[in-house]
Amino acid sequence: MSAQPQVIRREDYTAPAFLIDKVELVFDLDRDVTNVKSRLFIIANPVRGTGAGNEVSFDGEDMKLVSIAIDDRKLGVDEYNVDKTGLTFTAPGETFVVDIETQVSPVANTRLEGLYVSQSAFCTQCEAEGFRRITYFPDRPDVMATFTVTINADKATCPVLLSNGNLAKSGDLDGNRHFAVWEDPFPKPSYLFALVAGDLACVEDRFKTVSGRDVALRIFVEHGNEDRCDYAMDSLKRSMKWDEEVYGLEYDLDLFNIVAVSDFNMGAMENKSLNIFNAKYILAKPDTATDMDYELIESIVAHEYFHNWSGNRVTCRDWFQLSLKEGLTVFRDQEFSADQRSRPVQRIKDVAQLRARQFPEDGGPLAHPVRPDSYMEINNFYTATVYEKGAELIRMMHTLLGADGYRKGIDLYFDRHDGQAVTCDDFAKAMEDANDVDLTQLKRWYSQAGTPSLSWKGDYYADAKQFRLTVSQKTAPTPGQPDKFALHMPIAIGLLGKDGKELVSRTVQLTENEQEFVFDNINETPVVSFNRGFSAPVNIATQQPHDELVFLMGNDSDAFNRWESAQKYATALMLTAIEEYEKNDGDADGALGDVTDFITAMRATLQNADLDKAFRADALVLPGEEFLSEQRKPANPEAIHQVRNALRKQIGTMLKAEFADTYHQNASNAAFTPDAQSAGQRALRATALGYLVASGDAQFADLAVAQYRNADNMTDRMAALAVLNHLDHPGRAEALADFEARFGKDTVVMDKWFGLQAMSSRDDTLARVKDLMSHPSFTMRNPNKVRSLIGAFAMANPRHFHAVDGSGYEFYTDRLIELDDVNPQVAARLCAPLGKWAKYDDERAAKMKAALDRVLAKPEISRDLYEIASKSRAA
Ligand code: B3K
Ligand code: ZN
Repeated sequence: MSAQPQVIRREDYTAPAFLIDKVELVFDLDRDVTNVKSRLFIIANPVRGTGAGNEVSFDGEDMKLVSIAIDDRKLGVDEYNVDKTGLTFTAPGETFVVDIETQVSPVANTRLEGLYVSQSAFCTQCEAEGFRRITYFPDRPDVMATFTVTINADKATCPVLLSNGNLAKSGDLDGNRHFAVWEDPFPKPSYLFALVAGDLACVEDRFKTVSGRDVALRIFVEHGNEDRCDYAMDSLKRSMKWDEEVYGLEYDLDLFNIVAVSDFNMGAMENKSLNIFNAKYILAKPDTATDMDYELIESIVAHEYFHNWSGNRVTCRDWFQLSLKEGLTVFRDQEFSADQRSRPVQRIKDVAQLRARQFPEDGGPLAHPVRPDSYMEINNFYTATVYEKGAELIRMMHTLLGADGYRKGIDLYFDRHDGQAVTCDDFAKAMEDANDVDLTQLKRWYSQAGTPSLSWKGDYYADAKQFRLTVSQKTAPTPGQPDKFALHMPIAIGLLGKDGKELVSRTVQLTENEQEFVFDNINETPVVSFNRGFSAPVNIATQQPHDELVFLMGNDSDAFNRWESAQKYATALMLTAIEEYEKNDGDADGALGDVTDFITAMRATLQNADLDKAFRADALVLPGEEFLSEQRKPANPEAIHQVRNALRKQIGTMLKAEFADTYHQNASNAAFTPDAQSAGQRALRATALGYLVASGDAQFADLAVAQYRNADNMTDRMAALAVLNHLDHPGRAEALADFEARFGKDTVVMDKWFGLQAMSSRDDTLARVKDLMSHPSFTMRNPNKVRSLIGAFAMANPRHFHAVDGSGYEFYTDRLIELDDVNPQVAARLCAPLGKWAKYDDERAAKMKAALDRVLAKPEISRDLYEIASKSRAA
């Protein structure tokens, strides 16, 4: 990058000057030089009134222009302009045909955007702006065209040739090559184009849609992985059925393809009828995938499938509207998982995720609204805010309108906008029109960044038998938004009597900065269960007394708030102890004091057979170190680590007998099945093992070694390894060596092995991570490897990343700089942890700022990394 990247603003949106009716692409695939011919049928945009003499402007990057012709006449070099960002020429009229020939190099494409090579296969990634790395094109989502794609390739290395839509024709060519022609009847933006070619195995199944369409379902994987596709296939069929039942949305083609590739920048991509996945979110069998992997596969397969309507049939007008498809689709996949598994457990997981990823983003230098106002590089805005907070916004609409009202709004949205590229406002308008409501204030969630903080106070008036609840909201300033408005949010409230009976369950609408809600006919001072089910995505500043939290842990009919009360209690205990630890020179046990009451409440949860096991496992997990860091300023990673471990040790010691019972009672001889109930049982047993080992009693480390050795599935194996990982026990080295010997050739499984070592709290972790960089399975060119070794070190090992001597920052900064030349998108994503400097003490903050300065001083820094590093440095 030479100059400062340009800032793109939402308010500058203008409709495209020219539209494209039809695109015909011909690929002559070759690893080194692929030739791409593109024939575009162009029409002036009536909205813009363009025509002859107007400039036509196409995006294009990193490729060679071979030729351009208009209406079959080749243009001379003085008839067009081409530079690093695109191609311009003058329109001859209102409709015309353009032929463009370009050359790209798939093998040299390490950014994994556009056309690239993964293992031996060719594949593409075009969202958000990868298509412009294949050919010159108006690469924006509001230009929708039908695509016909011809692929020519070597028959031996690429027997499989895939693109979007239906296969129209295929056959042999000279020189041991062959071809396939794919036609997609649905107009789509360029970001949904996809091509795959390679020697892949195929697993096939079928689905009959509600109206009787027989759809062929195919999953393509590397040879040898055919036995790992069952769960993804099953998830796909369940998603298709769920979308018909819950949203009335049916699949619209006769074929649905999924391809799993090893090198992929993110989780997966919803290209029309040709989803491309990061292999780790497809491949699973009991001895290679954990319960968590199964869960993620289910939700990501569903997410990408659901995009066929929320994203593809109705797409985004411009990239500022990204949450239109992503927030909605995340909400859809969360609800799907809730229906397939346990609703409260799913909500707990979704909220924990929101708190771990989105709240810190909203409270830091990269805070932005769900619908951002500006960006330098759109790939930097595939964020937890756009996705997860966007999903919370849709969830609030669902709460406000009720299931039926929401469905009416959804039906109107898809009816009204099928085949269009629209905005978040269009979505909200459909919800409003279908329900005759005004969502003006709720829509502020689209435009206002920052997590609101709520306080509440309850007063009981015995004479009037009235309970009055005063609630106030406040949102702290975020970059570019010093003043905040009051937001509209639904708050689900429960009032409980002394005997645990529910007196009231009601959802109130908070719309003011401060508001009073009155509950009549209340005969006693109630205990308040506030924001049940996390009905609004906010922080709660009000601290409830510990005895009320214990009461709620045991009595709340809202399972989410039972969990939440345990989290609040644990957080309060640990925060007080952390402060104490900093004063008492590092005596963590002394800092904790007497925690018997808390542990007694934990025992009750552990032993409450009415609660499902997955829920109990979640409720027994203490808030993580990253979460605690967010609550402290300055955050002291060492104090947080020591106090949390000390509490774990005390819980493990006091509840040793109970955990030992739990461990043994939940052993299973049955063959592994990935269903939610069996997974819950394994999770509870793993939690017990974790606490037993945390007690420090050596026999339990031996138990973990035994579990590792005897495991017949990856979940139990990883659970054992995860606890051994932090220990100085010979079993650790033995297990890690065994794991490597077993799975060394399996790239997806080896990511776990790298990740574990990067997350170890042992003193030798940084040295080990440095060594692992030269492990034969590690490469900076594979995003999964980079994320599991380097990303995990920064994001899941606060103690070592924030080592006070700066060694963690230094190592990390070197990697970011190195990675930026290989894959800017991944480098930019990994930069965020350095941006949290304002949360730390002066010494660490200075070192983190220096690290960002070093990143910013990199010659030829990418636009991606520049945007994140400069915003992180400035705030
Ligand atoms: N839409 C893709 C994400 C594309 C990311 C581009 N940097 C996957 C998804 O959200 O389903
Ligand atoms: Zn998505």
